[in-house]
Amino acid sequence: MATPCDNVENVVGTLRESLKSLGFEVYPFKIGWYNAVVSQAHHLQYSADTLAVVVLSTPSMFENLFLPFLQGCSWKGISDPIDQCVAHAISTCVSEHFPDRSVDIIYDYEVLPSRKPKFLAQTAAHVAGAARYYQQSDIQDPPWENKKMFGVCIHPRLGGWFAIRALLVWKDVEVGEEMHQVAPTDCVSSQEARIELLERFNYHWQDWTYRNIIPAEESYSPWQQEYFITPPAQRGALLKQWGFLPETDSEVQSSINKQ
Ligand code: B12
Repeated sequence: MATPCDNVENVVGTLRESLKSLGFEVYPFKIGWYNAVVSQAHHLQYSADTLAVVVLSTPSMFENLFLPFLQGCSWKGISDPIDQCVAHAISTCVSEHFPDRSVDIIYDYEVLPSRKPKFLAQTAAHVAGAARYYQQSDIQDPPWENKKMFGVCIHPRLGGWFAIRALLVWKDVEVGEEMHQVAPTDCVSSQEARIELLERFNYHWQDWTYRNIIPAEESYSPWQQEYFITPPAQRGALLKQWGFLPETDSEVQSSINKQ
């Protein structure tokens, strides 16, 4: 029988190995670390020692996974193609490599009936040591009076050029003392730089300069930038212009009927 430690190494190693070439990074943490910092209303309803893994997409996800996914013509024109693609890749990875494990997969865009997000992606990335979450509370004497400033995560190698895509909860894996919490790298350490970061993220997020608050090893390619700058409602048209045509509902239906 596997020890809990074998389980963690096995889960994280296998996930990392299979998702890396697609442009994802994975970071494990314990549910208790997350629940210790969020308010009761945002608690994840699992025991404190349950293993969770947060999945980030890096710049290469667009070229390594998304464009081939569109070429494979497996996307349907109904919902967001990036979300469809990420969900397809992660769920396939879990079902192929862990067919007998009980895993909840929660995506960044999923909400509860209360409209609250199912998990707070930035807090998860921080407690897992992936990317430090800079919040208003990290500034002494914030200069914004009573204004609520949204916080932002910065990754030590990617700056702001990444997204937090999913949380995987391994319901049958409990981890004990052997797993140690690692603090995320504090790459925006001065008060001035943190103020600049929060101002860029809150007031000028459309120019993306917050992503370059520190020098990044990789950033989004011109194609990827054009895709994300395009408003979501017009991205389908952009993909058609690039030559990627979605399956229509009737095509999906007729392919189902042919099987
Ligand atoms: C709702 C939402 C929005 C809303 C509201 C933003 C907000 N932060 O509330 C709107 C539409 C405005 C928005 C806009 C944007 N968003 Co948005 N958004 C979200 C979403 C879906 C949920 C955020 C949320 O509701 N938080 C709830 C509040 C209450 O959480 P909180 O402020 O962090 O409070 C908690 C922490 O403080 C924690 N806590 C307390 N003490 C401590 C101590 C420590 C140490 C820690 C770690 C935590 C902690 O407890 C609190 C809760 O009890 C997330 C994805 C997700 N599932 O999390 C993306 C997300 C935050 N958005 C993101 C982005 C990039 C954007 C945009 C730039 C647009 C875009 N997608 O390109 C803009 C920029 C913001 C702006 N200037 O408008 C990214 C941020 C990535 C990053 N590097 O941090 C996320 C993570 C999406 C993703 N998939 O990567 N967004």
